[in-house]
Amino acid sequence: MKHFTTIEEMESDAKELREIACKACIDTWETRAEAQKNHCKFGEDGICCRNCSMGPCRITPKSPKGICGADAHTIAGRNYLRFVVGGTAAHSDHGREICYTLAAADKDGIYKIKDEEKCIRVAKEFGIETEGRDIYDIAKDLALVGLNEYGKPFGTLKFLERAPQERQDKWNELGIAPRAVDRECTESMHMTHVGVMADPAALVRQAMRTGLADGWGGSMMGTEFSDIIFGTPKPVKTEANLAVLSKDMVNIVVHGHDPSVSEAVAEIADRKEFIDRAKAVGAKGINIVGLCCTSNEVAMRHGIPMAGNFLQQENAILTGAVELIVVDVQCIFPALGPLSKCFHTKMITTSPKAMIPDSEFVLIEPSNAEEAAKTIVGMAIDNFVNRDPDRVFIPTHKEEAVVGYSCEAIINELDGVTNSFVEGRGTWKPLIDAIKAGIVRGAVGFVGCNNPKVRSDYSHISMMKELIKNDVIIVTTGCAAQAAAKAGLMSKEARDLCGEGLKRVCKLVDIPPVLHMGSCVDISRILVLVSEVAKQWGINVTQLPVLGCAPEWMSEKAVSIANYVVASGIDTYLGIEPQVKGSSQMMHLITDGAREMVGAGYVIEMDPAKLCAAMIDGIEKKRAALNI
Ligand code: BF8
Ligand code: SF4
Repeated sequence: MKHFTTIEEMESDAKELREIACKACIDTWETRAEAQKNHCKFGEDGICCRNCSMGPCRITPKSPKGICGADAHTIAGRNYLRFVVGGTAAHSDHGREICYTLAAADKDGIYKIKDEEKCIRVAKEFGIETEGRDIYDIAKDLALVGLNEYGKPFGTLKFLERAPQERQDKWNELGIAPRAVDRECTESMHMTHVGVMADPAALVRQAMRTGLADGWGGSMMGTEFSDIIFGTPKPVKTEANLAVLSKDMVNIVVHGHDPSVSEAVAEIADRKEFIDRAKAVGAKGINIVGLCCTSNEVAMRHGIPMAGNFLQQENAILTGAVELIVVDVQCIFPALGPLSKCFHTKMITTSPKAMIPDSEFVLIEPSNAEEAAKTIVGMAIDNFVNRDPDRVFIPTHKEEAVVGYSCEAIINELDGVTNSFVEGRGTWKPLIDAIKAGIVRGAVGFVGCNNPKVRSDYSHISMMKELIKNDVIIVTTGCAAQAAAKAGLMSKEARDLCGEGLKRVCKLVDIPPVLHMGSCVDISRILVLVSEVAKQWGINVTQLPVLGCAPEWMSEKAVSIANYVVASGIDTYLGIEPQVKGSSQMMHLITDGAREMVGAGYVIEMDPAKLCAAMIDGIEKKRAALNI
C-alpha cells in the first residue's frame, strides 16, 4: 500500500520550522499559545459580560447576577449569539463582495462570466428575465437582486426555497426563517444590548436564524456567484503541504477567503510577460500556492497547490522561500506582518477591512483588480533576488489530491455509472441507493479549523480515516479539507484505507473517499447536497444518516455554520466546547433543546476517538430508524 504522510511526519516538519523561528527569536502560535495557557475561566464558560460599562460583570456563586440582573444563562446566551453574528457577518460580507465582483464582470475585463449556464439557472431562480438577453446584463441584475438580499425590507431569503418543504415549514413555525442578512445581524446585536433580550431560548433561536442567514444567504450567494464568475469546480489534480513551495521559482502565497483577489493574482502570474520577467531574475517561473480557504478556492478551480491550513500559515513564511504573501480577509494572523519582516518576504494586504501592521497595503477592488494584481506579482518577482538560499528550508512532505467536487461535479461523476438507467441521470439516486443498500453506511460533512487547544490536524485525519474504514463517505471543506489533502485522503489510493463497501463505490464512480467541496462558504454546497438527497429519497433531512463534524473549530464563522447546519436538520459533532459551559440552560439548549426545536443538535466530546465512535453510532441509529 502507498505510504500516506503521517501526522508525526507533519509534526516533525513543523518542529524544524519552529526551531528556525526560535533561532531568529520570532514567536509563533505555539509560543503564544503557551503564554496564554490557563485561559480565563469566565471567558471559557461564557459568563463574563461586558455589554455595558456598568460591568464587566462576572458570574460566580457569590455574585450570581450582573448589575442589571442578567444571570449566567442570559449572559452565556448573549455571548453565544454575538459569536454567531461575527461569523455570519464575516461569511456574508465575503458573499457581498462577490456580488460586487459579479456586478463588475465584463467580457473584456479580468472578471468574466465563466459559467453562463449557471448564471442563467440562478438568475431564473431569482425571477430575473433571461430570454434573449446578454449574459453580462443578466449577471448585473443577478448581482443587484443578490445585494438586495442583504437589506430587503420584506420577505425572507430567496435561497431558503431550496430547502425541503419540511425544513421551510419548521423555520416558519419557529419564527426563525431569516429575512435579510444584515437585518438578522443587526437584530442580534440589538437583542444582546444591555436591557433587551434575557431569555436564553430566544437567544438560541435567533442564533439559528442568524446562522441560517449565513448558510442559506451570504455563504450561498458567495458560492453560487463565485462559480458563475470563476467557474463551477470540476475534479482537478493538485498537491498539498508545504513541499509545494518551490526552491527555484518565485513563490507567491495567496491567503484569506475572497477569490476575487486570488483569481486576479493567479491570472496575472500565468501571463507570459510575467513568467518571462521571473526568468529574467533567475527564477524558473512563478509558483502560486494557497493557504486557508483561498487555497481551497483556487485549488478547486485551477489545481493551484495547497501550502496548508490555518495553523500552518506562519510555517509557510518560516520556510524562507516565500517572496510575497498576499491576503484579503479572515483567518489571517496579525503575526504574519512582523514575521514577514524577519525574512525577505513581502506581505501585502488588499482589503480596507483587514489592514495589518508591518505589511504593505495595495487596494484590490473590481475596478482596479488587473492593475493591482500586476503590481503585486511584479513586487514578488522583484523580491526574488533578495531570497537568502542559506535560510531556505522547505519540508519534503506533500501528497497528491483530487479536488473540485461541487454538487454539479459529483452528479456528473455519478452519471458516469448510471448510463444504463436513464431515470437516475442527473440525480443523487446512485448515492441514495448505495446508502440504502448499506454499501455506504452514511455521510459526514467534515468542516472547520485548527485550534491550538487540540493536536493540530490529528482529529481531522484520525477521524476521517476511521470513518472511511467504516464505509462512511466524507465531504469536506475549509481547513479540515486541507488536512485530508495533506494526509493523502483525497488521492484515489486512499480507497485502500476504506471499508469494502466504500472502496467498491469509489472505484466504480472513480472518486476518492474524501471529497473536497471547497472553502467554508462552500458548506452551502453541502446544504444543497443534503437537501436534494432528502427530497429525492422522500424523507426528512433529520432522518438521513448524515452528520456534520467540526473537531478542531475555532472561529466565530464555525459557530455560525454549526447553527445553520443544526437548524437545517443535521446533528453536528464538535471536538471543541462552545463557550457556554457556565450555563446549564445553554448547554441544554444547544444539545437536546435544539433537538426538540429543529430535530438536530450538537454532540460535544473532546476525545477524538470517542467523538468518532459517537458519530458511527449516530449514523447506525439513523439507519436503524429507517429500517435500512
Ligand atoms: O473559513 S476553516 S481557520 S480558513 S474559519 Fe478559517 Fe476555520 Fe480555516 Fe476559512 Ni473556515
Ligand atoms: Fe453587567 Fe448587565 Fe452590563 Fe452585562 S449588561 S455588563 S451583566 S450590567
